Amino acid sequence: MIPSPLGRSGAPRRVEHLVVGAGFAGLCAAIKLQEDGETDFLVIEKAGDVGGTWRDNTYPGAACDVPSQLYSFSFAPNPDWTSSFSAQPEIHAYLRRVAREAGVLDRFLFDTRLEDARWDDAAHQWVSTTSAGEIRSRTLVLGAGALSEPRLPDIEGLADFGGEVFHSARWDHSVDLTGKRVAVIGTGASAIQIVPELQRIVSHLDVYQRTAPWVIPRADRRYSALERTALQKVPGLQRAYRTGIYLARETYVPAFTIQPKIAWPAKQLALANIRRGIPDPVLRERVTPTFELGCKRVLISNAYYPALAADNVDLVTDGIAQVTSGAVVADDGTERAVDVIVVATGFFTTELPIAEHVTGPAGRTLAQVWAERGMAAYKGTTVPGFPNLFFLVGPNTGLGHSSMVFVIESQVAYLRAAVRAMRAGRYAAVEPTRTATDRWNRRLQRRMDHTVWSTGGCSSWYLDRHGRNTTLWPRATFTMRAQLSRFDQDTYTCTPLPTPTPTREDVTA
Ligand code: N01
Repeated sequence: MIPSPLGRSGAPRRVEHLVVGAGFAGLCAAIKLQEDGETDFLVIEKAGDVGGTWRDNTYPGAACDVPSQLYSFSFAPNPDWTSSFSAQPEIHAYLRRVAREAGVLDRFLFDTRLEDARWDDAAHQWVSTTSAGEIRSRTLVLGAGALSEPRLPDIEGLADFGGEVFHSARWDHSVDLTGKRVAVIGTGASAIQIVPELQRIVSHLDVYQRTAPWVIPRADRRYSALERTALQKVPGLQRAYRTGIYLARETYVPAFTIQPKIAWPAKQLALANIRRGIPDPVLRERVTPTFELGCKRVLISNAYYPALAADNVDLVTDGIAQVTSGAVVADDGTERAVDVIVVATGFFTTELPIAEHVTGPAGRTLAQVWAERGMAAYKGTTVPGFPNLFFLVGPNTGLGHSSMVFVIESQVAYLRAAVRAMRAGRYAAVEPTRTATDRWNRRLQRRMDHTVWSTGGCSSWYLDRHGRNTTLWPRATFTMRAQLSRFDQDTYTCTPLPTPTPTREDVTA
């Protein structure tokens, strides 16, 4: 039975740690806090299940583009992955199983939304207003995800379209697309997985491409029963396999962060992928990217280009002028009638919606603090002016090449170290100094100047409206792990717990 956040009397619930979000991040925080004996926590989740992005993205073809042996918790290896790049249902099932087996679900409050969190400076507590009542907590751990709030395009008439319209991350499974005329807007990671699936079933598909992405082949394969048995039974084999994938992925980092020319072999693979998938030279030309590989996320697919080349698919590269009640009108005036529009236009990444709901002691929200210079945190995790606030997948922790689960585990290690330091030092609150935070971000942004994300000649969701990359980590991931491996208390302002007022007995003793 899941406890109510409100006491029986209806009084606000008080816990040590409040975790927001039940995806990989929130789940990892819950499991590791529990492991440390920090059992006085709650996880609130706006939806009815664990899984985060892997619960929400149920579009046809949804799968991970990082091999599952690496895209899983180090402490919960799964020898049963059926293929190298798992599909969404399998990843979601994995997360549900891990949550169940860890025995943490009794502290998860589902269908509970964070409406507002304010720091109470006198009590040294976060006071969170949730849809299930008020929760007071010593720490507030935000694991709400960086790719969770769908961004809809600002296209005239889209809201008045007479057919069905839905975002890739909010797939409407009640709509049968078989034999329909469908438009897909966008050609990012989601769209290139959706397009081949739809091409097989719809009568006609228009794919609206604003920028052609780099798409390399997908080296996917199913694991044999023998392999799975070996992964299960041979001691150390799965760990060695995982380490091999991890190290191989880290070799991509110099091409992104130092010299894009190193990516030449990958570029050749991508160009060969186009030639293999598309016979028509004109179409080949139209899907060939004009920026450096890596500037936007590198996509992987064997099926995308053949789908674009199919007879029932048109690639539209003129912009969208407007949507009428039954058609999409391109900038050149061509009107294409459709029954359904799938919007695969990504997420709010550089202006995290949750930042609007978190208010520090100075009475300003995180969103207000970040409005002028963009998102910034200390080590992607803590923020000056916001005591005891811990981000998971915070500013500049994203990766273009490897597993976000690695990042999450690194940040959770930092959270645990901070909590241990607070207990040992009897601190009521810890907050990074502004000087340390500014120094951290100055160094990070200096490195960013030389990355392909800045020099590669594209615009991407990695950059904010000032053109500043506030989303990605510009170094090897083991460097991040090292940075987060201990709580560097000397760069924090630590406020001691108030000393208890002596009682009459204490005084007379
Ligand atoms: O979103 P995106 P996504 N009119 O932002 C276009 C992760 N992910 O959902 O490139 C017309 O990448 C936009 O065009 P342009 C992964 O980290 C992982 O696909 O900006 N078009 C672009 O083509 C990924 O990077 C997996 O010119 C418009 C597309 O929409 C992140 O999620 C799977 C437009 C948006 O692409 C986001 O991926 C899925 C407009 N007004 C997602 N606005 C895997 O692991 C935007 N676009 C496999």
